[in-house]
Amino acid sequence: MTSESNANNGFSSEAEAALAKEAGLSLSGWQQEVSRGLEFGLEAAASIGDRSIPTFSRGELPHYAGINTFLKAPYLEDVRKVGEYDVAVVGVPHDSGTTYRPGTRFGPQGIRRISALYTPYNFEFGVDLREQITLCDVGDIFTIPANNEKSFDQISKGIAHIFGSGAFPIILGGDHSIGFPTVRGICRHLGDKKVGIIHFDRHVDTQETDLDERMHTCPWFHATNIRNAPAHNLVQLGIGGWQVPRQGVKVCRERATHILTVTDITEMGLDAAADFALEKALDGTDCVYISFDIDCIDAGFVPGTGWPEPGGLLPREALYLLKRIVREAPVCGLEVVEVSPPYDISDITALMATRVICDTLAHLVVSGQLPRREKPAYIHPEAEPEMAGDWR
Ligand SMILES: [Mn+2]
Repeated sequence: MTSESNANNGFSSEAEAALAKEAGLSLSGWQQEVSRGLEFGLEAAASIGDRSIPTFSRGELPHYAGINTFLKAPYLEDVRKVGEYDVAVVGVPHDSGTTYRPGTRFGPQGIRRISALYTPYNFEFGVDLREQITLCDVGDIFTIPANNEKSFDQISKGIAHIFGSGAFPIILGGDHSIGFPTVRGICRHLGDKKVGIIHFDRHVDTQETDLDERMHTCPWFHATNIRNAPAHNLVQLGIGGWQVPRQGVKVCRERATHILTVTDITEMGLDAAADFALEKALDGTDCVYISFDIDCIDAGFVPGTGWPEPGGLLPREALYLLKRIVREAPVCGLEVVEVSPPYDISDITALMATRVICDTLAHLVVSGQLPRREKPAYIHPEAEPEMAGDWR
């Protein structure tokens, strides 16, 4: 178990440690970006004093300019080359699984747009993603509106491709129905290995069907039917309130998933909650998949979501749990779901999603999981054959 005082490595405060860490970071990624900008974007007009500025914006600056990939990462048009990168961001613009407010098909766009606000550097973590990892944006999965099952097949195929390549998948939802096909895609490349799922949410999402289909209330019923993703390694953090369907609660009880409410988490303490999540998700498994529903955070911070529920985690609580988990578990992928930009205000919900993703990447760097020096041992080189009609 880490504590904040140990994490400061002898410095008197996190801030003092952060100041020292920054001095150890390289600038070569930035310098390459400047050179590339001047070459491809032409040197600036004569009146511009800062000669690192090109005529055409290429790269991070200015933050309001440019073509909007995630963190302005290069757009990888040829997805056959995804394995050349440490991390691949992929959008899943799908909201046919929503049962109340739609709009998450615009989630990937919304997250990408506000991600342009961020620099690749984090002060407290002492990480500069531009210097330490290679990141690409492969664009979006071609989902089929009004057909969950066809969309699921597309999503599983796409995620299996990325995961099997060795690139770490960052998945921008989309509603939570995508949790089943994303996990199914990962499981296709696990061979006989197993994955634990850590699920941040206000809702259990464990019923078999909702409105007669596999909606965003259903991913874990189906994901935990896959032999590589046992239900006893499903940890559900932040559950509670007035939107938890009783048929889903019955499934949680029958399958013995591990639930902590917001009160459980705050009363036992964040470190004890993280210890619990790590212990249950890693019990007999080889890696952990993180499914982060943005609505696990109190509705006041995330208005742009499908089923807002007051009483959720504070952002700093969720981010602290995430930090402990990502630093201490072998993480095989992250999805951030249920961001619905049409209901958002000042991009605040999409910004929270961006924060979850960037923090995860930083913790993967700090824990040595990124950059990828070799493919993690849990990735099986051969994909399981696609199973058509594995439900109904
Ligand atoms: Mn939810």
